[in-house]
Amino acid sequence: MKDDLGRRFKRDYEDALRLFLPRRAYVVIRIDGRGFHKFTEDLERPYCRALADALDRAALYLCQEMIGCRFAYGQSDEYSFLLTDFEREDSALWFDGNVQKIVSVSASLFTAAFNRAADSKKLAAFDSRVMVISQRAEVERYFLWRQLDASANRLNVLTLNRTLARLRTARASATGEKLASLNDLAADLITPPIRYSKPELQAHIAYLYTLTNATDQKIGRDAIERYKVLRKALDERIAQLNRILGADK
Ligand SMILES: Nc1nc2c(ncn2[C@@H]2O[C@H](COP(=O)(O)OP(=O)(O)OP(=O)(O)O)[C@@H](O)[C@H]2O)c(=O)[nH]1
Ligand SMILES: [Mg+2]
Repeated sequence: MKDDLGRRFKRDYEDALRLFLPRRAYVVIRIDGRGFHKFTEDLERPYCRALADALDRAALYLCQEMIGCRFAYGQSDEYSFLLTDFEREDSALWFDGNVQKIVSVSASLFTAAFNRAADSKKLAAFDSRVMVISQRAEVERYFLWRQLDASANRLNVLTLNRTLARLRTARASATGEKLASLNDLAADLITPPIRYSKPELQAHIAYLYTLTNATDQKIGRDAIERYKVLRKALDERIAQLNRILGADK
C-alpha cells in the first residue's frame, strides 16, 4: 500500500515535470546573486575585491563538484559555467541532464560555498538557470556577451554618469567664457529633452547598454567595435572637460 502510494506520486506528479537536457550539446549554467543590489549596499563600488574573491572560491568549488565542467567566467554577482559531455563515447552528463537537479544543486552548492567564503553577517542566496547551446560559435558569443556586460558598458555608464555629474556641478557656478565652453561640451554629451533632437553621446551609450543587457539579444563583435568608438569619444570629452576644469580628483 505504502509502495503503491509512492509509485503513484512519483508517476503522477514528480515525473510529470522531470525534464532532461539533450545529450552531446554545450550546456551553460549561470548562477546569479539574488537581490545583490541590497547585499552589496555597504561594499566598495563599483568593484569590491573581497566580493569577487568569495565568488571565485564558490565557483572553484562548484567546478570541482560538477561533472564535465570545462570553463567558468564570472563578473558582477554572477558566474557562468560551461559543461560538455561529448569528449568520449562514455562521457557523463551531470545528473544525467536532470534539469531540476542541475539548477537546484548548482544554486545550493554555490550558495553554501559563497557564504562560507564571504565575511558577511548577511546570508547570500543565488539563483541558477541552465541552457543548451548547440553551436560552438554561439557559446563563444554567449561568453563574449557576459564579458561585454562586465567590462565595456558598466565602465562606460559609470564614467559617463560621473562626467555628467561633474559637468552639471561646474555649470551651476560657472560664468562667461568658461560657462560657454561647458555649454558646448554639454550639447555634445547630452541629448536635449526635446523630440527629434539629434541623439548625442549619452543616448548612444545608453542604447548600447540596453542592447547588451537585453537577454534576448545576441551580441557580436560589432557591439565591441561600437563600444571602442564610444569609449574613445567619451575619453575625448573627458579630456576637454579636464582642460576647462582641471583634472578630476
Ligand atoms: N558594491 C558593489 N556592488 C556590486 C559589485 N558587484 C556587483 N554588485 C552589485 O550587484 C548587483 C547585481 O545586479 P543584478 O544581478 O542585476 O540585480 P540583483 O539586485 O542581484 O537582483 P536579481 O539578480 O534579479 O535578484 C548590482 O546592484 C551591482 O551594483 C561590487 O563589486 N561592489
Ligand atoms: Mg543578481
